[in-house]
Amino acid sequence: MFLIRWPIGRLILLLNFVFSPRSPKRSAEVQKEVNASTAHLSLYQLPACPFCVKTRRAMKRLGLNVELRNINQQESYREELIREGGKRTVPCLKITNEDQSVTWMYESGDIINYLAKFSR
Ligand SMILES: N[C@@H](CCC(=O)N[C@@H](CS)C(=O)NCC(=O)O)C(=O)O
Repeated sequence: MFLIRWPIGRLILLLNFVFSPRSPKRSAEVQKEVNASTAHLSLYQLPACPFCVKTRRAMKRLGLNVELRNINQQESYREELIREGGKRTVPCLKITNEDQSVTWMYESGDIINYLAKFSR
């Protein structure tokens, strides 16, 4: 399985790099405000997972700088995702709400729809 998944993963990363979407042009001041509005978000993900690539591409297209948490690189992220989110599936968006409660959003389509409202 690894022998099939590894080259497909590299190909996905290469295509993503070559056909990288453009970010909107904003002034430094507006970008700072956009960054502040997404500071409560973290994306639990893997570099070559196609659904994660799709989500990261949408983030780039929207010009959003959301913290990326690689669940294979850091064991504590993987454990936190499973323990608190309920499953290991990525991408998953961790949303820390104003009252400090946490929402774990799992579907890439839902994540992208949710993130779109932070772009301006
Ligand atoms: N429908 C989901 C699919 C996500 C998905 O299948 N992710 C894979 C990696 S590409 C995964 O995490 N599989 C391991 C698991 O579900 O435990 C989405 O659109 O986000």
